[in-house]
Amino acid sequence: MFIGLLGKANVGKSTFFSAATETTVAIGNYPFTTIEPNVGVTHVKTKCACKHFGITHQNPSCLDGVRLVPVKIIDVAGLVPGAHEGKGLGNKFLDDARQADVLIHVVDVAGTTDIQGQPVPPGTHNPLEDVEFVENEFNQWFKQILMREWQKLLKEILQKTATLVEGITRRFSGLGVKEFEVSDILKETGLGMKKPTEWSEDDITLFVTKLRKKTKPVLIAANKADLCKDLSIIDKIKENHVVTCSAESEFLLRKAAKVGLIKYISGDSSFVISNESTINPQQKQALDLVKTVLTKIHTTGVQEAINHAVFDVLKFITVYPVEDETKLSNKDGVVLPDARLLPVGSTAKDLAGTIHADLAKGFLHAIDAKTKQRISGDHTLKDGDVIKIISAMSRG
Ligand SMILES: Nc1nc2c(ncn2[C@@H]2O[C@H](COP(=O)(O)OP(=O)(O)OP(=O)(O)O)[C@@H](O)[C@H]2O)c(=O)[nH]1
Ligand SMILES: [Mg+2]
Repeated sequence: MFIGLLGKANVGKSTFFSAATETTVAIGNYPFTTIEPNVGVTHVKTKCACKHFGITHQNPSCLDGVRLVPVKIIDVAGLVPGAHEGKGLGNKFLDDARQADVLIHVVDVAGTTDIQGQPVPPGTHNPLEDVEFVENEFNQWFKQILMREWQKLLKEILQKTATLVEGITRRFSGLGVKEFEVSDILKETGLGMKKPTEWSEDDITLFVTKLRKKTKPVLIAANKADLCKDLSIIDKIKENHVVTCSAESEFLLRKAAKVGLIKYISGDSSFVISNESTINPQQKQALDLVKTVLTKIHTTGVQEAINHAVFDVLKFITVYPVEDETKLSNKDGVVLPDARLLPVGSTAKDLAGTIHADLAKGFLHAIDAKTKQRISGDHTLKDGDVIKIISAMSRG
């Protein structure tokens, strides 16, 4: 599970990354601050399975029944129009983000940066243009991958050394694209019925656009909302998944919480100052400003965007593997030690495979700790399941 940050140069990707991972990376009000990618760990928040059993347990990943599940996140170089032809840093960002399962497209909705990412007065640039060009660059990148070897692919099909599905999937294997996904798009577009030698330019564009949307779905983080004079611009973004954000506010709140100035849990709509007397006037002013932002946009949106990307866009579920289904623990007695994110539709055997290949290889059956029932390898798991795997082979 990998989240990638995508967007025009200078929109706040690294600020979002810093806030989400609580790490310090280069942030600057000019394009191409980031060149080499930053990789870190953030968390999704979900209801811990301890709630179902009505138990309390000592686990730093469980805060009063709210479970933090780690997710990798990558912050990459920004884009400018024409990146697919080498403008700016070209497609470097895409090469770095290829492992991402889902992308958070950070957009400067306050319009404080022009199309090249140069600072401009707030409201002077139309963010809708950015949404369009970034998506277009992303699609163009997919198209180039296919076009690079199109003639070779046609030859393979003619010589029957590969089918259309195999040939296309191979070109996109570095991006984790699966045969069934290629197959689905061929069916959906009707292009599976058309000879590839007869595909027009438009057919190819349609195919790659659909494949990109399916295999690298995007959520829009409408960032710099704190500077946005008219938030109704966000409603004009024609995407299914949009979250209003102020990465800078989240960055500040997490920093203040870390040093004990405030009590704040990421995703909250308010914070409490721990001790008014220890706060200096600058800190007070900054926190007052954030308070105003929270009144305007409710939460900073960073945690919401991460959760939404994983649970709503990708539709992942959380499953808890245990070694003792009555004590709900591992063999050292740690209760609900592990939480795993799996795609919806994953089976008990899939879960075994995420723990160790040998566990899946020797899979006998599993036990659902909630019902205490025995389940088979092809049993589909549900969100919040607590599962013990019984395997003929131990972990390695
Ligand atoms: N007001 C406000 N400023 C923000 C927000 N997020 C980022 N910024 C500012 O925007 C500028 C760019 O931030 P970065 O995080 O470096 O942007 P980036 O997208 O990583 O930029 P590149 O790496 O150059 O592509 C900095 O001055 C940030 O302080 C936000 O939510 N609100
Ligand atoms: Mg950056």
